[in-house]
Amino acid sequence: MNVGLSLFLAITAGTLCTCVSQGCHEEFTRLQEKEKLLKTQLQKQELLLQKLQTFSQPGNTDKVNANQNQDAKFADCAQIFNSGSKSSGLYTTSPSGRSSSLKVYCDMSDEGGWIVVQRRIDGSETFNRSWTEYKVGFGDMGAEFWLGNDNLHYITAQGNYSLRINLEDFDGNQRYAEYKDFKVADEKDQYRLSFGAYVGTAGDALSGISKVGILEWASLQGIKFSTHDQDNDNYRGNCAEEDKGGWWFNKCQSAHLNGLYYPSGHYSASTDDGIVWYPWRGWWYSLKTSVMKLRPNDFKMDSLNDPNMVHSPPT
Ligand SMILES: [Ca+2]
Repeated sequence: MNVGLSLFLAITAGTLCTCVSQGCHEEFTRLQEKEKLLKTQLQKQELLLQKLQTFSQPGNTDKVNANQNQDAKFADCAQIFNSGSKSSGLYTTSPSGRSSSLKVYCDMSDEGGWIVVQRRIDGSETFNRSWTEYKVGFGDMGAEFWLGNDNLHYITAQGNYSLRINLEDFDGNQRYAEYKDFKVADEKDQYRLSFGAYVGTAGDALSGISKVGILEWASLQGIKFSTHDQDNDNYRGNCAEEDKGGWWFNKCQSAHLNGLYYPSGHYSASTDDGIVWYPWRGWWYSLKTSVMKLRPNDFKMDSLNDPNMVHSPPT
């Protein structure tokens, strides 16, 4: 039992001892109802805590959400969300063009329906990986991972998707950047990147327009993916090798979310090889958290499934 509930029961008992008037019975009934409500809320919280603890245990992150309808085929997390599954976790999707199903982490926050494609939270995974590793994906979907460039292509080829990037620094400040029409080409085209209009609070780093003079070498529009073992950038050297992670590099970047993880933000190095989002914290600050996720441009929460939607009674 938690402290709040114990205190409430003690107050209830105290009220009963001093209650002698006609209103005593009504007050007692009211407090009984409130106690019942608090117990129900406590049970729900304990259940949620158990679920979170189960999910955070090593070995359990491969467990696909048991509530998912296993017979239905879902193209993405938006369809899963609107089918009634509102909890963040692992689900099975079937993106068109992919020969087999794809296990993904669905993030049901930020109005829900997001496929998480990248997560950095603590530096537990190395992101300085080969072309082949970036192609198929790596890491632990319960912690840090890259979903894989082939999968990014399959998902974004089946419609118009928005990319949302959530960032956090080591002072707890949070910013986001969102791009419409985010697309990744196939491997034959070196996973070439294209994206549409930006909205957000972190600054438009992908376009490289945050500072006069850097557009021509920092814009990632139409840029191919590079890794240390496959240099497709526009720089005479090898950006992926210098900046220590696979990414879309021009000459080289004002955004690199697959860089080295520095545990305290500010860093110094021979190149800007941290987790960089230049318009927010500059090249010499490596962010604490980065999450990249995809959802259809035209995602609409099914109002029948929206717990925040107030339904008017029929007139
Ligand atoms: Ca080069």
